[in-house]
Amino acid sequence: MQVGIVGLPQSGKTTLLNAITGQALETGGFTGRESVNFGTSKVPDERLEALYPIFEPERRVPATVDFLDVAGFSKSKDGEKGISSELLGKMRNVDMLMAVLRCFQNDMVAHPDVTIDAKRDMETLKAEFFIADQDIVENRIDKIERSLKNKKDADSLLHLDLMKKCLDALEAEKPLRSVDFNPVEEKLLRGYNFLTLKPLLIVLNLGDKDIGSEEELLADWASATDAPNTRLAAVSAGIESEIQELEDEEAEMFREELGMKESALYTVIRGSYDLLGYISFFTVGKDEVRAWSIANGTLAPSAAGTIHGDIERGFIRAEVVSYDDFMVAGSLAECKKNGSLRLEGKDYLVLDGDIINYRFSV
Ligand SMILES: Nc1nc2c(ncn2[C@@H]2O[C@H](COP(=O)(O)OP(=O)(O)OP(=O)(O)O)[C@@H](O)[C@H]2O)c(=O)[nH]1
Ligand SMILES: [Mg+2]
Repeated sequence: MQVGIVGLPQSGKTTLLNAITGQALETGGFTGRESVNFGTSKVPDERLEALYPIFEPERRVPATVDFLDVAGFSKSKDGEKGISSELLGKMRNVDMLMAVLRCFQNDMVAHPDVTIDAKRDMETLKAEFFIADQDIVENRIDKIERSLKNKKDADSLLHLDLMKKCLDALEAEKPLRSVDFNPVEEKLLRGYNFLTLKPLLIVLNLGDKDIGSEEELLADWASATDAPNTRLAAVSAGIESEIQELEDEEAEMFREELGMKESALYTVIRGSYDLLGYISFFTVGKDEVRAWSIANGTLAPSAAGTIHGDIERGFIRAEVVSYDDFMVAGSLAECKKNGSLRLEGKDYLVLDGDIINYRFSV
């Protein structure tokens, strides 16, 4: 899973990346227009923590999420785009966008529009997303119309209709993620990298003073997030980037003292999994206990494919027990005895928390 972090300059994107990936990348001071940072977070999962002592494996491997943090967008003006085509290209492969909005007050950190107003900033970002997508759509319409002058083929006509449907939505300031597309259209759209089509997690980057009133602040944003494929979360990137240097226990104590409910990492990961409909299954053994992320609704063979293509191709059966049943039994041998370990075939839909052992032949 890859998440693209976007926002206005100085909204705290890189600070948040540092907080959730344990890095110390440089922050502040308006990074260059093309700058890009990467990072990987381990997905926190209490179930894994409970499985480790049972198997005492050589390797403990949590699921991971990759983050791509690009320079802040500026406003398009005088023919110059707020989002460069280079940055758009970098965003091509991300599964979802995370928009970091500045809510924190800090006189030492300049805001491109001077005052702190996260709702205004969200509108600024949205406007840039619309401009970027509209640009692609208009270019495409141009090209298709030119090619149709030479040859009228059904595929191009279908494509033209789809692009016009997109243009209508964008001109009405409706993000493509909230438009209904049929499966054929969805497939055609896949290659386009439309920003307004990607699922969106809006992250309010709160200041120290806002801690404790997260609920009210989030409630104030409720209407912004009743759109399809959109979620909302709140973090304090500044504080979190400082606490991430502490040991886990110390960090927890610190958060508790400040009245913070959970880590920014947890908030961001949960928001992302929820938005994308991702779940985790586990593989266990003496050599390795490991979590794997898949989309909810994935069949057993294709879930196996996330481990290795050979297991998917040579799939025979999956031995499955739910995490809860396993914890009651305490061992796989006991699960076999009490019947909670099931043999499932190729039509089995993997559930969150399944512990799976694949039988395959290559
Ligand atoms: N007080 C406070 N300051 C913060 C917070 N988050 C970020 N900052 C400060 O804001 C400045 C900008 O943070 P960055 O993380 O570099 O912002 P950015 O969005 O990556 O900026 P660009 O890469 O230039 O677009 C830095 O000086 C941070 O220390 C926060 O939650 N609270
Ligand atoms: Mg940055």
